[in-house]
Amino acid sequence: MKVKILDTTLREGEQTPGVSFSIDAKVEIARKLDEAKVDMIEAGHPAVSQDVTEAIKRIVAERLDAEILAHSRALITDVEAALACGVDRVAIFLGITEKKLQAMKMTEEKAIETAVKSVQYARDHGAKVRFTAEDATRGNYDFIVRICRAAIEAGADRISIPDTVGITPPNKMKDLFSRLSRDLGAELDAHCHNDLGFAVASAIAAVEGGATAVHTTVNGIGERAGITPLEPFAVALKVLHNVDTVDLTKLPELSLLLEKHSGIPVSPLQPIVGENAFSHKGGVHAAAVIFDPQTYEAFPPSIVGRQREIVISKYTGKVALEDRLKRLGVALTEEELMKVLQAIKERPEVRSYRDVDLLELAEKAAGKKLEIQVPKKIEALVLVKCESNVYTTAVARRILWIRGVSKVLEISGDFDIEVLLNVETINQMNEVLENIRKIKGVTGTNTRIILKKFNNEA
Ligand code: HCA
Ligand code: CU
Repeated sequence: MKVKILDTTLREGEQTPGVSFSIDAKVEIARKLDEAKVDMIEAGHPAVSQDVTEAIKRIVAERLDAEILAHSRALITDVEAALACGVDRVAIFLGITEKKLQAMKMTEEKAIETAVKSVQYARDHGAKVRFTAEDATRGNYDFIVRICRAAIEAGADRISIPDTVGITPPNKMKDLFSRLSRDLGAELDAHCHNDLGFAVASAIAAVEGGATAVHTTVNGIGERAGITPLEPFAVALKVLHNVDTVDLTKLPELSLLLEKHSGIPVSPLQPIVGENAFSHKGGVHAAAVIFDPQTYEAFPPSIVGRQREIVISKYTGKVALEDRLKRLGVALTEEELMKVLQAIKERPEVRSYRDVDLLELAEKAAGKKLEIQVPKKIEALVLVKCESNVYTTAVARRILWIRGVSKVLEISGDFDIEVLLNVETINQMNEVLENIRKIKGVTGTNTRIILKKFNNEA
């Protein structure tokens, strides 16, 4: 099975209320999408505005591997605007439901003629064409087949079947795509909106029915509740059907980049890219995962370049605590371990324990300074300054993923973010600092090595 990814973050995604990407941001996103190996990038609808047109032209000039598309109504003027951008493909859409035709004061025959004319015009001017039967899942099946066949005859080599209002459950989607691939014999795209939360499931079902491309956006942004998010879709296709699409390890970076440029934060619960997506908290869960990760993981976090995390909190049981302490080089007796656990459970307000806190609790329980075999750590505070127009939370989260960073705080004052580093060597510290400085939007850092720590906490 071969499935192409068409990413429409720059077109559908910019239709998200509150989102407007700068031209530079669009170019940066397009490059990252290309690096991740998406097959097609829908770069915008030129008729919208001058800056959308400019952005498409800039992206075309990048000469990326991905095919670049412009969206267009079934109007010669729109098609001309798309062609003027130099795109590889024009994606022409026309509403095909009875209501839409009435609103446009078009008969079915007139709609077919309009579609054919614009498809032909784009083809005659050397572009590839996709025809979209907008709102197809609510349209009349026979008419869809008629208009799509006409578009194919006029030169369209892809047909998009959108679930424009996101109401089609997976079983119906699969049936629709099976029928259409039989009746049209063309390359079919699925474009699933998420109004009822079906967007990933329906896109998978569309593929099972015969879709050969799926439209996605990074973080699932788009009109209303958005469309199929690239990250869980690409992973689901790999996990369920062993189909390779994009480079999955690029997904976390892409998500962060979009969080930054869209200003829309990703929920910690978001599959794949959310902060909690690979964290285990419950005592039973943590113990089982330490024994064998598969007990509570559908797939290993490493397939998307992330790491499993076991949260130490009041939910923690003996196994997870012992495991964490062992990794810190601390072996406690059964009784001491229970004391530490007791101390943790007595402070439900602490949401998650850091290694230094645990070591302190362990020393208390043992009643002596522990012979800790972990190498001596260097702790440092790094103050980070960001550009004024960047979304600080996105930068902060990105910093949190750097190895050696133990805590990140957003702060007020001269600097925007404070980072606590926990590393073993000066070299490692420099590496972490370099990684922080590399993050887009970071303008400077100021580092202080911690010499001594005083703690008032119990
Ligand atoms: C739109 C409509 C569209 C088109 C999808 C496509 C939809 O926003 O103009 O061209 O494949 O959801 O129907 O996004
Ligand atoms: Cu859409």
